Amino acid sequence: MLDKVVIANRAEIALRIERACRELGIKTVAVHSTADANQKHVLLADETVCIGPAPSADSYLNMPAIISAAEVTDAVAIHPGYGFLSENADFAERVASSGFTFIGPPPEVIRLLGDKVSAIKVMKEAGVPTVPGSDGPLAEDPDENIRIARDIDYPVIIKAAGGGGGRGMRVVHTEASLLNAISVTQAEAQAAFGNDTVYMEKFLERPRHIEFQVLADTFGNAVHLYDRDCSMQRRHQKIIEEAPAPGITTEQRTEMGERCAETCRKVGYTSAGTFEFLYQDGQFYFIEVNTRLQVEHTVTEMITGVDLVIEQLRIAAGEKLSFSQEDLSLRGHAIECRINAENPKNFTPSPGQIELWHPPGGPGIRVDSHLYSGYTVPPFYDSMIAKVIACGNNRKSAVARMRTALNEMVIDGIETNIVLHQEIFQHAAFKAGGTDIHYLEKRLGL
Ligand code: MV4
Repeated sequence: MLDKVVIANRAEIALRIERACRELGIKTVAVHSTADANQKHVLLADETVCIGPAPSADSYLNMPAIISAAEVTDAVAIHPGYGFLSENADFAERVASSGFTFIGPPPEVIRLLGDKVSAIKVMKEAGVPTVPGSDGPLAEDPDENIRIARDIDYPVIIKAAGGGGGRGMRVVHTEASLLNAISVTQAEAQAAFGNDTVYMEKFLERPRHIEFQVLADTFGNAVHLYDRDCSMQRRHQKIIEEAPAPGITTEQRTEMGERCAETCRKVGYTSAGTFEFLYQDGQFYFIEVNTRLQVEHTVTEMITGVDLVIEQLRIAAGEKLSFSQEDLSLRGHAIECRINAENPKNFTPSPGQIELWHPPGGPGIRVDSHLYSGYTVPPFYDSMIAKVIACGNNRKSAVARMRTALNEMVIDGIETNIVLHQEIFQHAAFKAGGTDIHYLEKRLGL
């Protein structure tokens, strides 16, 4: 097993990774900014290294500082968590060339799948359905681009190959606005990602966001761990996720999941990963891959009994996957609520000191959080302060347990979105399951 791991992240996920390391007897190094010296995982880590001032650009995104921390502590591997450097192929490469193990896929696989044009090409070749669209990047040929859009039929969406998570895209409803939309998206993509490659897809008007979890080892073994529905979102920020996605047939689930695992084998994917799809009118359309552990990995853990972070650590240590697809089964239902330090009406961040923290509990409740009474939520980072996960034998039971958990939980001293969750759990459409990606924003009147 790995001897010592640097946890290159903060907050709940850093604590989550630290706990997995502890379970496996791995020593931990918490690297943190000056604003995060009092975080729970820092206080509990075997060793700590301050890597810079509060702004992420100077600390959690500071590659030399993180790699130096691994050097001075004699660590053997770096876990990037999610966000920050987790999908940065250059970082993965620098970690490896400095003699450490990057806990994630190889840099060239991050590069291949991180570029959405090449990811779509790979998936198409593997027989996975993709959104009707341009076959690859758009060329500098106005007539050709007009013809492609006519073929697809409006509305279409122009997306940047380097984008993702809602950045670098533009919906086009009429031919009159097509060429300008392409140039503007190209210019924005060049400025934001240093890559002006754009492509075109049919714009799906009422899709759900469904994703498949995979795990792959360094021996060419890959499995899928079913799907999650992440449609309950606002401005590309997921608020509630669940597994499995309501209303998907076993046949479809198995078919899509196996295609994802197959793609992993084909491209040499290792570690945990997620294949994102849009789902509309009974059809799946692949859109992009997340080459990292995700916030919502927890709901998959609850329905499969697999600890994804422990599996990542084992895979990074060179172990073979200890189970095959046939050993896996889907049991019950799990839902996650992301608890944010924010005003529940206008969503402005609400940092500050936690006066009181009473996490919920009871059967089927899991709380992943770095909070403690007296902790101060700093204003510099993401506002997520806790994840409450409820599972049960079926969706109805998970929903009932979550409602109780939301009512039990107390966070005093700052504003949170707990009341928003309580409201959503009253909605008939949410109770029915299967709402689309626009449901929440419409319902909130945004
Ligand atoms: C789309 C789409 C409709 N049609 N592609 C947004 C983020 C990125 N992951 C892909 N996104 C979308 N791509 C086609 N062809 C609608 C979205 C989209 C969306 C997708 C998932 C979750 C939330 C979303 C919110 C708005 C738009």
